Amino acid sequence: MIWNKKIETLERTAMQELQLERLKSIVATAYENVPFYKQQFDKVGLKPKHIVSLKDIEKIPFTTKEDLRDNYPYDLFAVPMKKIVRIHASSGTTGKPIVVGYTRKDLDNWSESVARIVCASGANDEDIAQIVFGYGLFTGGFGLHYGLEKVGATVIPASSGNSERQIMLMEDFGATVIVGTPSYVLYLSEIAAEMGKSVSDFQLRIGLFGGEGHTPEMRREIEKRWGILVTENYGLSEIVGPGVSGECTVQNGMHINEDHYYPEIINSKTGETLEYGEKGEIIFTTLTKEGIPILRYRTKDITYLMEEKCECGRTTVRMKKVFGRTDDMLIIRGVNVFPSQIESVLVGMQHISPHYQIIVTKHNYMDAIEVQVELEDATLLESFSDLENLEHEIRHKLKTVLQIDAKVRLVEPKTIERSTGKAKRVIDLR
Ligand code: DLL
Repeated sequence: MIWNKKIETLERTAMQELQLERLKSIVATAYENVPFYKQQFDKVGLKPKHIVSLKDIEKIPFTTKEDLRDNYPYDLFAVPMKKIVRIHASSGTTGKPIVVGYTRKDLDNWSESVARIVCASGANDEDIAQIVFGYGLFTGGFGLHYGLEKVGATVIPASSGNSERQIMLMEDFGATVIVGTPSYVLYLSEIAAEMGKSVSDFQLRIGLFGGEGHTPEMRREIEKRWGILVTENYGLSEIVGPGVSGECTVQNGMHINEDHYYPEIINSKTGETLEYGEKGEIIFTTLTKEGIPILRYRTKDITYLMEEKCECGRTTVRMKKVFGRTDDMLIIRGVNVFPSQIESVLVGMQHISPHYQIIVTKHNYMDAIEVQVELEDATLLESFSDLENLEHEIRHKLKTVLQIDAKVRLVEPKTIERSTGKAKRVIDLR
């Protein structure tokens, strides 16, 4: 089902007209009400009236995470606090968080955006959805919650953690949809197995995953373990939270709610705008946000845009998937390595579990990378030659994909830390 047929199947030119109208309006609002934007515009001699086509957006300076941090907590808000009805914050771990505020209208637009991606995933008002995202300042829990409710699904706001209880609820309440990070849902499958449960004990049919990426290999693994169809969705606190984009059941790219969040792809080094199909950093401009309008936000997420109409009938532009972040790319002895490349090699291989961690160190000015991989079965530890063979095999596969030598360390089952939210795969000790 398409939640908002009119918008999600709009002709491209009509969509662009709508976007331009909204862009002009938000630019004027930001310029008039947020001193930061006025300064940004004045610096380059730009006035809101200079925005007459969508292409003119390229004249607007970028907004970065540092800008949001410098204006902590409320200086980018475009309305008086009285109109703000909710606050959320980014999941950043270092320093002060990024704070975002929503007006009542913003909350309505947010749940509308999430309702669209919920329907795109194939879920509907007959589903029972267990949300295992954290509820709190993180946007994941509340964001999916209101979108699912809007669609009419029965929501189980389980929040994250307390994993055995999650399994009990899932089984007893007959959850049909599971909503969380892929790494936590993977971990839950392990808990279920430990509790002696199998796929047939549950009613699950759909997974709505986001907050972090997952490789196609990881998707197959989770689909197999839970017997579900996995769809992915994307978003970030600075723009709205979840609901920026989401996959349909065709599973080929995430449909962007581009009447609210306008996407562009840029070369992250030069800032130059790239074409459809070209990989680069995705940046977003909010077109309707009242509380905190954001112009040309540098997400650091790498992907490409797809303009073709999707088989599902939606005409909205899709983003393929996030291949990595400009700041999680590891440069090892000059070679670029993304953690997702390592995941593709490991997940699905025999004798090892899909849990891994990447440790980066520096010895005598030389970068070194160690991939810790968990054995599925401890009995392998009894045979030195089996272990050695497996280690060799993984090392060889990694070398083929990464072009560099990585040390492989096989560790005992269940020793790599599990996450109930976003997984921390890389420990960079340099
Ligand atoms: O993670 C919002 C969200 C929650 C989206 C739940 C979807 C589901 P932040 O905590 O601000 O917001 O983190 C945003 O997470 O810039 C990406 O790097 C990453 N991210 C989110 N979804 C995906 C995804 C939420 N599907 C940051 N694939 C973003 C890859 C993702 N990365």
